[in-house]
Amino acid sequence: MSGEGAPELRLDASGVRVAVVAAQWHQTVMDGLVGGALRALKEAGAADPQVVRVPGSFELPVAAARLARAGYDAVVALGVVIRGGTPHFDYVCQAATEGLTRVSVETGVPVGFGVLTCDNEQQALDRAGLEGSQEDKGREAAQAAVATALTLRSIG
Ligand code: DLZ
Repeated sequence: MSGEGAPELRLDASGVRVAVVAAQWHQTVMDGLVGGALRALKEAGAADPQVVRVPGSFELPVAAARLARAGYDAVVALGVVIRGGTPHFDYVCQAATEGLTRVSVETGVPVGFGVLTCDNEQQALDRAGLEGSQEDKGREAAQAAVATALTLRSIG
């Protein structure tokens, strides 16, 4: 599974303003990702993260950009794209990945990348942080965003 080697991050996110932007395709998986991210943020002590929804993963970058420019210290972007019989999969994955990378580099606000790109729904469920899942990618994305915000703060 892809999470082998992931760091165990212990974070103090008090005073870190965090926003979560989440797509809506594949609702069960998305419920898991959003739940995992919010649990991780609560554990770390991030006060009241704002959660906003967009229709699909293609729309994540524009909303993440708005949140980054609105004064949040970290943004967590969550979505799931499942390969179908159309080229849509490749276009949506590429747009989300490149778009979110650009948002973080151009705004200086870290964006946690919690977009699952899977061949089928079972692979997504395995990573969704639900009961029975083997991994919790929403949690990992939230921790990565906060950890990077803290690192940037320490750099000054
Ligand atoms: C069109 C589309 C397809 C085929 N599959 C997904 C998906 O698996 N996951 C996802 O988040 N969004 C999907 N979308 C929707 C696009 O992200 C986008 O919302 C539409 O193309 C409208 O801009």
